Amino acid sequence: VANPAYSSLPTFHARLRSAHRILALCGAGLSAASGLPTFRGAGGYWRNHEATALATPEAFAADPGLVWLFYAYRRHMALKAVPNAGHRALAALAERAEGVGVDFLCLSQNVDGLHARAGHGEGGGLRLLHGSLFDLKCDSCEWMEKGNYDDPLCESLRAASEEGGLEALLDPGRELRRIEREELPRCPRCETGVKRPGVVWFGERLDAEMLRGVDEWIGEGEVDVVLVIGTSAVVHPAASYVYDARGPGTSIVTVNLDAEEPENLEELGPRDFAFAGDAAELLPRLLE
Ligand code: BJW
Repeated sequence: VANPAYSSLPTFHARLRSAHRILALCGAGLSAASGLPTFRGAGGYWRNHEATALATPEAFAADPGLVWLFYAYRRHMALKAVPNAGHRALAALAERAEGVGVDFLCLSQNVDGLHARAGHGEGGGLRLLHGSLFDLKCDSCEWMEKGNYDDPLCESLRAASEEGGLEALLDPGRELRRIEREELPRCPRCETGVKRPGVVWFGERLDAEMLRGVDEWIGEGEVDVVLVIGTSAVVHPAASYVYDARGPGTSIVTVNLDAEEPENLEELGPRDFAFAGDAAELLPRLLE
């Protein structure tokens, strides 16, 4: 291993305390301890559907009712979930960084709203790369609405989940009522499109202004520490930021259940760190 102290807490603490610029990239593993499933691996299925197969514009075009059932379920579960100690540790880091003039940018791929509910917002350098379950867009015009927490969103989704509530939608043994496009709420602006979740699906562009801001931030100077938290880091452009931010003096710090698997340790550079375990348990200790 290039860095024999790759999982030494005191060595990492010294590195973090001397850092002037810190970037974090978060993924679904951060919210796992809050009870929300990840995308890939065992938890990556909703009923008999692969979660990533439902997160596409093509899936929505083919069966918007089915995709909405998946997102109605996700909205419901995210509203019921509670931010964990990992979200809180990141919020506290943002606040501390601001106080001492350290630059901190936190890119999250999560759409569950838990960062904000832990007190971490845009002012604390949080950027939601893949949007939010609680924003709505039109599937054909530019209309959008921020912060809609209706649960469920509309009557047809309520009807589909009457028996046992939205949580029962996870059970593949329960037959789903088909929801036609006509039963979904119309766009109030163009009146021809229907409302869809305000998230970024595969093949869709991330918000251009946000991406410009991230590129500018990375270009402002060497990033001392990049925290890669609970993400498989396979989805682009999110994953590319780890490499974009890497300079000769950068430490990449992986916090993931599988961080210390031999194949992952092989990739570590001499300044890098790897901490294996639950992000909700590790982050409070790492970022204290
Ligand atoms: C724990 C834990 C615990 C578990 N503690 N850890 C370059 C190369 C190749 C492909 C592309 C490329 N550029 C673009 C692409 C295409 C595509 C892409 O990246 N494909 C790859 C999969 C190959 N990218 C896109 O399409 C993006 N758009 C784009 O590039 O547009 C450009 C363009 C468009 C049109 C014209 C021209 C240009 C958009 C990507 C959007 C991704 N959307 C989703 C759905 C969001 C909405 C929703 O939530 O439903 O985002 S997909 C899904 O994956 C979701 C996640 O945010 C994202 C990342 O997943 P994440 O968070 O990493 O979760 P997992 O499950 O993968 O990993 C969890 C990890 O946690 C694991 O490692 C566990 O070990 C760990 N873990 N418990 C700590 N307790």
